[in-house]
Amino acid sequence: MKVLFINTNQERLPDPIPPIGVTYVAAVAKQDGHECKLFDFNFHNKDFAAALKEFIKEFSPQVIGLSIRNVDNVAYPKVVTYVDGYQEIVKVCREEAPEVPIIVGGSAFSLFPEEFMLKLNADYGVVGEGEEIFREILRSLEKGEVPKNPNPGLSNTPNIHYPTYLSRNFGEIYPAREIMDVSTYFKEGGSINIQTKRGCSLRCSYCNYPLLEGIQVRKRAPSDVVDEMEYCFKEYGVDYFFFVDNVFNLPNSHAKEICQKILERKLKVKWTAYVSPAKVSENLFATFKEAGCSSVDFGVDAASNIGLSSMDKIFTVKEIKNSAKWCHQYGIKFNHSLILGVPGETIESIEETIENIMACKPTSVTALIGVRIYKGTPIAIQLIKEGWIKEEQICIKPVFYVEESVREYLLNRLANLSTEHRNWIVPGLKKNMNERYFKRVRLRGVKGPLWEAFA
Ligand code: B12
Ligand code: SF4
Repeated sequence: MKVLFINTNQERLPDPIPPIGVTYVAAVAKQDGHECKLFDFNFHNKDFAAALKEFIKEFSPQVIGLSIRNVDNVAYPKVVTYVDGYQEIVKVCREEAPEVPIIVGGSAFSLFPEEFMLKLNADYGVVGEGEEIFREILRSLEKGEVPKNPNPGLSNTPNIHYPTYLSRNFGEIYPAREIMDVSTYFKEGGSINIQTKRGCSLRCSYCNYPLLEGIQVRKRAPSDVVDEMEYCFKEYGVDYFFFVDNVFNLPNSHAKEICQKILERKLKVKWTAYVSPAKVSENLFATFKEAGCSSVDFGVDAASNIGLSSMDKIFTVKEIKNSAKWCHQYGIKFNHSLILGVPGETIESIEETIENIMACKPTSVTALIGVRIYKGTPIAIQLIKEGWIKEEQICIKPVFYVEESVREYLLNRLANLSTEHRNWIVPGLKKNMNERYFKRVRLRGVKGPLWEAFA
């Protein structure tokens, strides 16, 4: 069958993100002999409707696979939501190809499947990992049969397909990057993304990653990961990678094995990743550096006892400080991602976090204000129990928990901090994130996350 994938993501901040999820799903479709093409909204900002119509006319797809990554930018108070744009895209598809079934998937869809189904009026929805379910849907459609829902009990809407099992063997699938414009993504986005495992077995209070990827960690063989890096290097000249695992070093041993493979192969590449300060050692950072680690993003969320315990983090301020020390020692740039205003936050705990983070001398800091609430997270369950919110209010329209007693203080404090320190990025206040400046930096050929440039 002819399958048209549409990457609906037009957000270019902090960078245009290569649609790795689509290329995973396309890889499986290609294995089954389907012809796959991608229409990428990242490269069609103007006149997108005309361009998409033209594309559909020329390709005449039999199936459309819509990938929806972001619901919003999670940036309180100046939050931006993207849903209207997705509705526009579906409208264009329906106008140009009214008979063609639309199958929708992606992280945004997976977080609010029922609501998205209503808004988009798609034919089928796929929650979570798309590879296996998409394959089954295509097989049924090809035979002219109605796709069977593998887990009907999980949904009130029969055409939303939940996984019965997660692709345990996803490690052997190589994303079909040939359907996307790798060179332009590398030039304009500064890195190419790659995944070394799926799942997270921790339960930080606000986090939806275990819901998206499952609680069982499924690791790829390090040789598969490095084969893929080597291929991207040889085929496209890509020498900077973004490991998109929710945490690259959980467990530390797997991250280390990947580094060892990079070293064995003498691959001259750089990389960045989300790294946890939990149970790290000096030796781990030494190995990271040797294997090309240019920077890490510590998703520490807080650096106060109240903040860390409110979010159920498994590390301590001491571990945060040690990891910062080792990054300095080995010349690894690092960002601290923070969430301030969590339940129980006080002015003192905000100041404690700021003081401890300042003491670490990070390359940059990204500070979010408040917690975006998602269904099924521990914080959502707690807030529903306390009567702060009703389940049905947790929806596409974002709701943020910001501890009321510190809200004003926090907004002012972060506004001032980010004015005084240009390496304090506050997306919710649009501070220190200028798209035009970022573009100019990329034009100079700078690779890696843009905050590295704050060094
Ligand atoms: C790594 C990451 C980043 C990195 C990306 C680096 C890079 N170069 O790739 C950085 C830090 C830059 C980033 C930025 C942002 N991110 Co981010 N990111 C992630 C993370 C951790 C992993 C994404 C990923 O690559 N996954 C691996 C791929 C393989 O999975 P996938 O894309 O989901 O695809 C699978 C399924 O979704 C499905 N699927 C996908 N498409 C399709 C299509 C069809 C037809 C089907 C059937 C199935 C299907 O199958 C795929 C394979 O199994 C996720 C959280 C998570 N664990 O998912 C957040 C996440 C996607 N990000 C999110 C957000 C909000 C953002 C930002 C807006 C934050 C900000 N304010 O800056 C920006 C937006 C950037 C942009 N231009 O779009 C949200 C989106 C949800 C929401 N609330 O809107 C998530 C879910 C995290 C969260 N907080 O909830 N992000
Ligand atoms: S914040 Fe990180 S460590 Fe915690 S549950 Fe989410 S992905 Fe896992």
